[in-house]
Amino acid sequence: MSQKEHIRDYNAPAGGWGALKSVTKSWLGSENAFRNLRTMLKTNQNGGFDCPGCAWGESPENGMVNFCENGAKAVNWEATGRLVDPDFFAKYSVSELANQTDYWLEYQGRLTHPMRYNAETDRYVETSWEEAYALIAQHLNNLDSPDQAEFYTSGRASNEAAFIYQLFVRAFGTNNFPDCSNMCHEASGLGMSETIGVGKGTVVFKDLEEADAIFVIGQNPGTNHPRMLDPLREAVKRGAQVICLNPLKERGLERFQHPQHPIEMLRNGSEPTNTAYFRPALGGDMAVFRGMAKFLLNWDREARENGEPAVFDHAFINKHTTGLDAYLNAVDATSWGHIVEQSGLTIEEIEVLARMYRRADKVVMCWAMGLTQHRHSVPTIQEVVNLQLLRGNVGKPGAGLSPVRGHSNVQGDRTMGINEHPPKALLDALEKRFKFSVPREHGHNSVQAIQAMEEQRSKVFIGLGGNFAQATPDTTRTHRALRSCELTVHIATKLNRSHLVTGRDALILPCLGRTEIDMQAEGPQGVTVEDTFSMVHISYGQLKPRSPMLRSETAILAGIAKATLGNHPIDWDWAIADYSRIRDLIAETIPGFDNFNEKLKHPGGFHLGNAAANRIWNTPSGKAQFSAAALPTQLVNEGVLKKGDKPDLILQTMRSHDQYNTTLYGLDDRYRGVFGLREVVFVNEEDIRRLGFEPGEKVDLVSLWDDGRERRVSDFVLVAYDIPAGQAAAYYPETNPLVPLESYGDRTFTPTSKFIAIKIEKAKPSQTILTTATFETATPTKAEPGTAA
Ligand SMILES: Nc1nc2c(c(=O)[nH]1)N[C@H]1C(S)=C(S)[C@@H](COP(=O)(O)OP(=O)(O)OC[C@H]3O[C@@H](n4cnc5c(=O)[nH]c(N)nc54)[C@H](O)[C@@H]3O)O[C@H]1N2
Ligand SMILES: Nc1nc2c(c(=O)[nH]1)N[C@H]1C(S)=C(S)[C@@H](COP(=O)(O)OP(=O)(O)OC[C@H]3O[C@@H](n4cnc5c(=O)[nH]c(N)nc54)[C@H](O)[C@@H]3O)O[C@H]1N2
Ligand SMILES: [Mo]
Repeated sequence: MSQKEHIRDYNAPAGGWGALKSVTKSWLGSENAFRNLRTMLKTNQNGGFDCPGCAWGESPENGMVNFCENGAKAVNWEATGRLVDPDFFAKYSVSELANQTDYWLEYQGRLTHPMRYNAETDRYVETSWEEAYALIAQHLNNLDSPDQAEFYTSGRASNEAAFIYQLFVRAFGTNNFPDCSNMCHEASGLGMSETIGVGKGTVVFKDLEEADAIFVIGQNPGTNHPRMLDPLREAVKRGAQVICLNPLKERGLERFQHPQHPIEMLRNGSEPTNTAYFRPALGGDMAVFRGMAKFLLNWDREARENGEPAVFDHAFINKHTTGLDAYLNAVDATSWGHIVEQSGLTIEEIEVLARMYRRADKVVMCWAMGLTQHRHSVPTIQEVVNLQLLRGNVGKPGAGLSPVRGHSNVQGDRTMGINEHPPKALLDALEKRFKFSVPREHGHNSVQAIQAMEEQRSKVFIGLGGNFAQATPDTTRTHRALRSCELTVHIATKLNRSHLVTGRDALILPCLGRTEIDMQAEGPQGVTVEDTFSMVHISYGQLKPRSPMLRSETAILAGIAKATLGNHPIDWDWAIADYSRIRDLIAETIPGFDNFNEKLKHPGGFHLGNAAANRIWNTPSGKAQFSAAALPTQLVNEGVLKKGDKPDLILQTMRSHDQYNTTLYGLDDRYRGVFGLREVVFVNEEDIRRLGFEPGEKVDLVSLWDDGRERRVSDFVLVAYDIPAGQAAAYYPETNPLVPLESYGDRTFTPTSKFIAIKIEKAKPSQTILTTATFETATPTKAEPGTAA
């Protein structure tokens, strides 16, 4: 390790001075410091733009400037002064670029011109928008079937862009909509819609302000939803409980001071947030919740025998739910031995959890990737629902279910119909309004899209944002699958590895970011997004576009649609001239959007409504449904390991503080004490020694899925860390080569990114078989970006 790369304890609170220093670094790094400061002050304000960071929502009363350290980084990253223009592409071949790190690639700046790959020279060369559209149309119209194309969406796309996209793709004839949601909250949507009839969270910001207890499960808000720390801290201040379930002691959840409250910062200390922290086994949450239910059931029975007030909300249960008996039988049938073994907690800890839960009249349960990226994520989330139903904690103020979404408009994209298994009502509405026969068969999700490309059943890949090559599992295979395509197209703001994993033909189409002014025939346009609380609001870019050649996502999609389908089923130019026309089409076809344009005039936007929050259950029985799944017999899927193979550790892959998914803002992970490098694996010191290694040693991580493929990443530094025995944690995307494509959640197809059985081996630096040169070093090889220090 060089001087710049080091690991040390981080003792300062989350937020505070460290946060300001980190933002300042990225300001200076963006070479646009003053402009960005102005932009930042407009983020999430009426008339300003929606933060391109996470999907967290604001209190509608909150008129203040409210941005966070990581939102500031996201804005800076987009508004950078550096440009990736035709000269840049003339300088580097695609193979040369592919040898750079992911960090270096995005750091080079904003894409400025439409570019087409020339396989003979191995270079991207400038093309015109019209030629690019024509090339796409030619490829699409030459396919034997529309189902041979994949249309990916990342969750930053606006509602308007997403609506136009799905209309075009369905008119073209397929439901192949792999999206980032497939790798993210798929299990939340599925688990909730089956039980409460709606796949979205039932709470709004105000509920957090009224809750007696807030559970934060499998989520690291200090890094990934920093603005969530405000209501958590307020909750603690007014005496509510904040209860965390997370195997790692995440800094932001332990203590917090807010960088926008200078006086508190000057005191240089902050009250402990009064959180109770439990550290389950990876994938052990369902067992934890089952154990809590077992305590509640015993207490409810005792109360009945003693004539005391009930523990369950029987009035709610009788009126609103079905399936209680089967569920309680399942609870009785689950043994304590099984619960304790699988949960990783002691029975006493589970009892404390159950008592805290029972003590609160109004409970909000929040969760993120720690719950959704497992094989049994659907039953796990349904166990959260079960618990909440037992105490009537759904559909009353201050209580509810809150899957905290990731990308700023990932929820809105689904609402708009970016969905490979669309609801019938949506398809009927589209058919009625646009008069074409809408494809009815389910399309491909992200895993199925990779499989289809791998088997060359799919030949065209179009990506609306995102970084498909890096965000998806089984990197080597996924790259090969993409390379076998006839055409790959990426609509993007910044250069990333997906653009370098080219099909025979390949295009990069540079688009406006959310911070930029979107000028169309009828004037500047705003776009709408939906946050994690189902609030919809409009966002207006403030900055002059980084290049005059840039087009909006909506305009690019309309251009592709027109070239491919002509004016079918709508006049695309007419639609994009004024986005309020697109919003009228949305109002006509998507529930909750009537008077869309009118409603947007309300400062702060409007709430889409949530039936379950009003105790209307859109399930087949018309009631909320208890689910009676058994705990998995075992968490390690032994059926897929080589006979006799036992994992050394179970690995979870997660985000550092300096990244936004595959976008790396820097190489530090301040709260975890890692500086200047990313190829680290956090392991308990006793485990390190038990396995015959020393802290600081470099090792290879090998995944144990037995399908004849070797999955290995090399040269990871073993970091002795406060992490439960038997577990390991490392950063994504560097560890995605370890996640087998077939290792996904039951029914969700979400890669099991939080549960990978691995072995640790002595580093074999010469044999970087599957990791390829791109993962060899975390240190940028050419430029020295200002954000790393
Ligand atoms: N700055 C920033 N903001 C972001 C993102 C980003 O990359 N950077 N990404 C955005 C996106 S798309 C998303 S989906 C969200 C992601 O937000 P998070 O879900 O917070 O992201 P992860 O880093 O995957 O963290 C998962 C957390 O779950 C814990 N965990 C892992 N396995 C388990 C388990 O089995 N049980 C329990 N109880 N806990 C577990 C980990 O220790 C970690 O704290 O953030 C969004 N916001
Ligand atoms: N191992 C492992 N894998 C994971 C996860 C994990 O926890 N572990 N998390 C999963 C999750 S939760 C998610 S959501 C996915 C994320 O998967 P994606 O959404 O595909 O990936 P991102 O890294 O968010 O995409 C970054 C790229 O988006 C482009 N971009 C940024 N802003 C814009 C814009 O405004 N418009 C357009 N058109 N492009 C833009 C830039 O070119 C940038 O390089 O990854 C998943 N993969
Ligand atoms: Mo996500």
